Amino acid sequence: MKEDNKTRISRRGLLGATAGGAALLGSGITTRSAFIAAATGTAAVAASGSKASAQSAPSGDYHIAPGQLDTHYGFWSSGQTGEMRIIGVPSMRELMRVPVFNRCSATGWGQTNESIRIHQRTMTDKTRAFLDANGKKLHDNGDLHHVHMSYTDGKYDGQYLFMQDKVNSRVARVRCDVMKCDKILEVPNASAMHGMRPRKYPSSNYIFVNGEEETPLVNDGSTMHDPETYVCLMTAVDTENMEVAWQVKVSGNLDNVDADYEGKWAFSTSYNSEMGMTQPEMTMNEMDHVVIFNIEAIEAAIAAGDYEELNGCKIVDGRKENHAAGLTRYIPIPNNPHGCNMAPDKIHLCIAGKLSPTVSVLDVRKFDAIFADDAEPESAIVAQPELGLGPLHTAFDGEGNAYTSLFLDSQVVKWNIEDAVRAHAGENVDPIRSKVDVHYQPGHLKTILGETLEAESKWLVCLSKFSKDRFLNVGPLKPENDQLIDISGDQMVVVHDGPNFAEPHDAIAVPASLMTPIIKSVWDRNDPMWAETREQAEADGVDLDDWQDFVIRDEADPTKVRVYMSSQAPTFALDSFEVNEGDEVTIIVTNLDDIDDLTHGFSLSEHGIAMEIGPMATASITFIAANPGVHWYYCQWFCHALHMEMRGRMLVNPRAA
Ligand code: K7E
Ligand code: CUA
Ligand code: CA
Repeated sequence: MKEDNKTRISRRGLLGATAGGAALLGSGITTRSAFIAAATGTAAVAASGSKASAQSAPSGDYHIAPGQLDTHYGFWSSGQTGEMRIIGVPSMRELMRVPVFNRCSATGWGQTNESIRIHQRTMTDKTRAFLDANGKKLHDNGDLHHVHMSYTDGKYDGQYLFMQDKVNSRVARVRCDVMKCDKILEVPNASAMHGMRPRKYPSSNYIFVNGEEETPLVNDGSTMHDPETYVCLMTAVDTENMEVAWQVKVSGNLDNVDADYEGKWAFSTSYNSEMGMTQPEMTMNEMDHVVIFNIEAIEAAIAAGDYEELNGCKIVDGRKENHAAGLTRYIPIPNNPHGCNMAPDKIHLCIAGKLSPTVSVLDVRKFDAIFADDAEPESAIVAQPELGLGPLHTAFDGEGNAYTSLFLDSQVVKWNIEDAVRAHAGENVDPIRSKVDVHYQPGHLKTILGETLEAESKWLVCLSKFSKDRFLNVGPLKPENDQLIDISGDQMVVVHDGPNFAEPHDAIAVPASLMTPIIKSVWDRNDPMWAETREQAEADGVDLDDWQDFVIRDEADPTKVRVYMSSQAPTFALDSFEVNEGDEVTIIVTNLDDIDDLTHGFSLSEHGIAMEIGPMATASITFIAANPGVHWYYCQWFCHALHMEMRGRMLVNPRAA
């Protein structure tokens, strides 16, 4: 730790101690710091790391030699970068980036017609205001926190990956066969899609996604000065059509969400049960809550027509005042809770206390009685172990253990769920198994298949938010640090640092054997990704599956030109084409190389144009030929010894004076 500057307190010193919690969280907020201080007799113990294990002597089997394959695929979120990433586990090598909510310079995602259609198909009128005159402008940023795979019977099925965009209130679906996004839905009526999880059983016919931000339901400015009119919605998205199935109004805001293993419940944490508009207001109460959603009851209410309809969405009222409807129940939880994680034992739901040093363990078998009003909501809490400062998220192995990230302590704590339940019942057992220092400020952490019935007990990945002094300094902006931890022994051992760009929140990992039969190397020529482009080609009399070198001027609108060219290493079918200044030009490139790893590109000088065309894929892009003169296009994906020569000219005739 640096001692060279009096004002520079070490990060563990600043954030690890009880008083530091207050410093981090803002000096004016006495309720929180007081709560932490009061609630944590364990604070000194946790911060001093008395249970932390040494981090030497790593086991060797995380090292993957050149040419060797990883045993697991990791699917990582990227936060404000807006993409999904594929990471090899255990090597932690980055294998691929899959653009989703972001604009990608390499692949043309967010710019090709195929990707724009995926965005525009589901855009609401509100978003259309952001389109430019050509209808092309998108939100080209996203804040992608959570990536989860589709389930069948509580196990991943390798079909889709789902993800959300907090900043622009969207959810998206990625096809696992080609690892490309095929649907994006902007969720109406709700703001800031944050927590997101698929239904686990019997199948992921829904994803549940939380609107974190409180807004008027009709957010047109008419009641914006009256927070009493604000509400948050939990949305169930129909994953087959990527449409809103239904929405539920709740009391308080919503943060993270999970679902059980019987398909009966969804659960969401709320840190702003106060419905405060300022940070002191949001942290006023020592108790917030978790909302339990009764899926069957909600579906019955929808079927009975007991909903209001707004912007094409069916909304039911699950607020506390509508208790009698039996759609939701509210279980009090300390204090500004965050993580919401269902254990693979099918019984225990772990709610991380964040400002409370506890994880509240709920027994989902008790929910029926609570919905029947035969039991108090608190009766579902069967354990509340004090684990350390700043518990954020919990992961699980296949042996009944839980692993909770401690943001303020910069540690992972391993604890046993059954022992925590026994301790809560009065037995003299310590559920904590061990702690390990991580570097630093961990958020999510994940075991292999830990959110499925097939949880493994070998690797834990801890996604640390800070990495100060772990890597060569790269300037004021530092990478995150995704640490690999061997959990196969009694002590957890950090075996690898994985620097990563902003900002993975969450990740999952699955055995390679699940994905190998599913992921393709070459596109099918009739892939739906370019179905609309194919329709246009057929209307133009062009066979996209054959050699193409056509320049077609639209009969109805002669300022529109479509340029069809196939590509085969190392040539484009057209070495030049001619258009007029001001024409709207659409370039359609089909890669006829039916060869693994032979991707071509199309980049056009001075027009901001680049796209990827994978083997046997078609991709297209539309732009205005703005400037007269010669503009070369070239293949930007290295494909052949004559890759540099794989180019041609667009000749733009000056507009007649
Ligand atoms: Cu904890 Cu958005 Cu899942 Cu970040 S959330 S860490
Ligand atoms: Cu084709 Cu490089
Ligand atoms: Ca609160």
